Amino acid sequence: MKTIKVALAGQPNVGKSSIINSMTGARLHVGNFSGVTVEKKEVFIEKEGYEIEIVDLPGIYSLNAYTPEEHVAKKFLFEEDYDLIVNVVDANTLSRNLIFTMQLMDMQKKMILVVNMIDEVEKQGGKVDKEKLEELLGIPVILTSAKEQRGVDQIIDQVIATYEEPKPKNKLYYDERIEEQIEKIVKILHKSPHFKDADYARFIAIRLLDRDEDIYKIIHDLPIFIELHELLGKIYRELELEFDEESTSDILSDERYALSKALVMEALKSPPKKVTLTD
Ligand code: GDP
Ligand code: K
Repeated sequence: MKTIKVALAGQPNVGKSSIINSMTGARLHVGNFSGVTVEKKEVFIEKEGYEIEIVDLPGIYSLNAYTPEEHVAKKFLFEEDYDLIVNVVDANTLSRNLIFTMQLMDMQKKMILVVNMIDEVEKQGGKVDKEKLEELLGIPVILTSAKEQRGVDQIIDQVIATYEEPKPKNKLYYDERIEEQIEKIVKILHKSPHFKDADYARFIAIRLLDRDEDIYKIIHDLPIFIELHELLGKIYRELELEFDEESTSDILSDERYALSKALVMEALKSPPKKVTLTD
């Protein structure tokens, strides 16, 4: 039997627990993440000759990880071996949720997007365009309502399909001026045996632009550090001046925010707005 290991990631309250609890044939195991008193829920499902092992990560708003729970989720996503990410988002707050989705997509891992709570969007006359989202993001999308038990078992079918398929091509690119700088960072990263893989190097370069202190600590001890540190200083100054922002982290946030807005404009059909007059 083949084992598929899945990291289940999403912001708090998007319905991850509800989804896990309504999966058919799931065996649930509750423990702790090693070394910390943060609850670790694991789900085991057998289907079509596969054993699927899903680790429910603590709710996390951003890879910049501020709380201890977020740090546990980040550590797992960065360090553990798993085959793919299932990212659950709340359809009601799609635009805000997709900002984190984009940070996850930067990891260049296989990924499935689950848009949960579609019952609430539909109740208000809205509609999420699954095909459009898939086309724009370049990853599979499943619409679910854990409350109404809709779509949940499709997640497992998609996990198996995505596991067997080759990884889709990256569709998430930033402003050209940022991409140019990412390339420069990647070139130096490639000089180190740790960052030979192109996808991984790109991810690390983006995290460095996002001012990720955990990543900075890792590169600190490498022989390429001095060269990288000098280049980063220069890039930070250049981009901050060019985009008139205080930090390259803010620049990336703005980029993701704008992209996410644009995605939602195309993929979420809201009910027609009533005309309201100001007093
Ligand atoms: P988690 O923090 O991601 O594990 O979220 P929970 O599973 O605890 O869900 C948060 C809240 O949303 C709970 O009150 C759930 O009952 C509710 N909820 C979860 N999924 C759905 C859904 O598909 N539709 C609706 N309307 N509510 C949901
Ligand atoms: K809710």
